[in-house]
Parts: sequence; structure tokens; C-alpha cells
Amino acid sequence: MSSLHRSSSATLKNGLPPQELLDDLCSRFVLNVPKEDQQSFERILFLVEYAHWFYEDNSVEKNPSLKSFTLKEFTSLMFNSCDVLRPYVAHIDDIFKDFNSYKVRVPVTGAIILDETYERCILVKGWKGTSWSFPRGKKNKDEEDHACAIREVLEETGFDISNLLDMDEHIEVIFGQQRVRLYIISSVKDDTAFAPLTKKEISEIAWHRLDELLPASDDVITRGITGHKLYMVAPFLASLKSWISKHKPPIAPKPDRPPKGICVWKAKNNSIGSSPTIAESQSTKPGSDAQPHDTGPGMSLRNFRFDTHAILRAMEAGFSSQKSDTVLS
Ligand code: M7G
Ligand code: MG
Repeated sequence: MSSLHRSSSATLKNGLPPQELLDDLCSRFVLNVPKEDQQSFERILFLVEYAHWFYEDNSVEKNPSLKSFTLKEFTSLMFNSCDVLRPYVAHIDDIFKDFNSYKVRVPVTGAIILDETYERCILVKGWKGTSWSFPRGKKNKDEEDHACAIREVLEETGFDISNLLDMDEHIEVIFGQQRVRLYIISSVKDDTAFAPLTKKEISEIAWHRLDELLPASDDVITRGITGHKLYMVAPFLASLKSWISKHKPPIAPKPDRPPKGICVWKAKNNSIGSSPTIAESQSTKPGSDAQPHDTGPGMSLRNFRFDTHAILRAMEAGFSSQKSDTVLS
């Protein structure tokens, strides 16, 4: 997609977004943001990702003749159509690859939400994928572990754990170069209402029986004994079992309850796509040597030869010459 057709009118050709829309997305999400978010391509790609979600969730929803794009395709569109990004089009494959390897090094936090019998926990299913995981997500810049867990659980389940979270009750597992910390939130009533706040991130929320998630293992992707595909669940189960053995549940196990998982929320219009979610495609491989171990997040772009000063100058020029809408987050 190196030379995309650029339409100057609002009329759609081949479902490609009109230049006005791309300009608007670029100005809202890439130019009109705090400077520290424009300091590297890794951070800029997070901005492009926000723009992509806004495009898919709002623009396409309002105008279904607009095409849906993968993040890679959308990134290419943005780089080809935004003045400040166009100088870097030739490097887009490297920028994108670097972004993905950066992503898998950002620490993740979330929660293991247990019911009052400690027999079940809440798992969420990604929008595009087929696997279940604990509600969790990547830390923002300078965000504390517990704050990220509270935010991600709220975004993905609509449930506020801020008054239930104990900073000392957590299980941490290192996957390759990624640290994943889950806080144990115990004794949540099983009739609690859950529903994600983000669009098209989560397709289903359910209470799963812990014994159906077995076997425990170090593998990132496993299948529970009833066949559910699980993502970054099995490596937490041994520690979780040990935690449960030391803590008495407020309510005794209920043998009369259905043995299967209980769905508590399901998206209405989810058509599962063929591409895996980022969550799955991240496929953090323990021991992967794709990245040198001494490069923490934010460092790897130093290997690139982009002129970031030039892009920042161009962005500032763009910023001062544009009257943008409010920044959406
Ligand atoms: P993430 O925020 O990259 O991961 O979202 P994290 O929460 O684990 O840090 C994981 C995946 O969910 C993304 O790659 C998208 O496929 C999807 N996703 C997440 N959000 C917040 C949105 C959103 O607002 N809109 C859409 N369309 N997809 C999203
Ligand atoms: Mg997230």
C-alpha cells in the first residue's frame, strides 16, 4: 500500500476514507496531543492505534460504506496521507515491527476476580479472538500497577475494583520480557453486573469454574479441560490455588450450581473476524531473543535512524496551523 489513492472529496472510492477524514483523525489523535506522546514512533503508533479504534468504532459505524482495516493497513493509510508522517513511509514496516515488539515489553496488570465461594473467576473474551483471559491490559506511561489494574478492569468489565484492591494480594508472572501482575479481588457477588466500557475490545464476560481452566502450566496459550482456549491464564493457576488454600471463602462451595461457566455479558453484533486479536497475536514467547534484553520500552527505536527532531518540528508546525477538535482519549 505504498501509493494509496487520495480522494480530495468526501465521496468514497473503494471504501477508502476521504482525505478530510484522515486529516481530521491525524489532527485529533496525532498532532493535538501532549508533546511527550510524540517523542518516539512507538508512542506515535499508540496514537495511530487510538485513531484506528476511533475510525472503526465511530466512523465506520456511522458510514458502513467505509472499509474496515487492520491496524497495519490503517497505519499505512495514515502515514501516506498525513504530511508529518509521509516522510517516514519508506520505513513503515520497520516502524510497525518495532511497535509490536515494544508492545510485548510493556508491563500488564489486571485482576483475578473470584466469586464468594472461590470456585469461579471472571474471564473476558477478546473481540476478534476466541480465547479467554483475565481482565488486564498494558500500563500507560508512568501509571502505577494498581492504577492500571483498576482502569483496565473497569474498561473491560465495567466493574470498579478500586475499593476492593489490596496492593499486597497479587500474583506476578514474567512472560519473556513482559511482566504480568494480577491482583486478587475476592468475594465478588456472582449476581454483579458486568459490561465493558470500550467498544469492540471484549465480546463476552463470564464466570468460569477454576477447575475447568486446568491444567495449570507455563504455557501462554492452553485449553481448559472443557475445551476453552485460554490466554495467559494457566501460568497463574498454581499460585492461585495456593492462595485459595490459605484463605477461607465467605460462602461454602455450592454443589447444586451448574458445572459450566456462566456468561454474564455478551456483545450483540460481534462477528468474529479471521484475524487474531493483538492480545493473541502478541504471543509472548518466553525466552524470545527477538529483542536484546537490555533495551527497555522506549529504547529500541534508538536503533533506528529516523530524524525525530524533524518530525517533531513538522508536528509542531502542523499543530500550530490546525484548529483541532477536542482530543479524544
Ligand atoms: P489493547 O489496549 O492493545 O491491549 O487492546 P491491552 O488492553 O491488553 O493493553 C487489545 C486489543 O483489543 C486491541 O489490539 C484491539 O484489537 C482491541 N481493542 C482495544 N480497545 C481499547 C479497542 C477499542 O477501543 N476499539 C476497538 N475497535 N478495538 C479495541
Ligand atoms: Mg488497553
